[in-house]
Amino acid sequence: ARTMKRLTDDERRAALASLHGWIETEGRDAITRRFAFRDFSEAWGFMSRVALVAERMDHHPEWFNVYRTVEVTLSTHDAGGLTEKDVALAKAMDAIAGI
Ligand code: H2B
Repeated sequence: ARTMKRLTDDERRAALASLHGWIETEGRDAITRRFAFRDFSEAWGFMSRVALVAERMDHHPEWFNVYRTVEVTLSTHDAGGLTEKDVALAKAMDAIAGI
């Protein structure tokens, strides 16, 4: 993780275009998306599946769950900003959410 390089402006533009609903986080080098599910069970199921992927990737989300919504922020702490690992995890989360 320590060798990860932060994305260039061009790379982050391309990355955001390839994702669904992710925006640049206000005030820091990260991306954020708010997922909304039908109910708490669906939200928690999503988080459970993502947790297994995150652990396998050794890359972990910052997230906040309220009832049926999950607000996610992705950033690579070891690199001090956005890297391809965040893009990979964002894509996995989009796929798991069924978008
Ligand atoms: N998750 C995220 N989001 N950023 C990191 O830099 C990071 C991580 N580093 N998960 C990993 C764990 C690192 O601490 C371990 C030691 O590989």
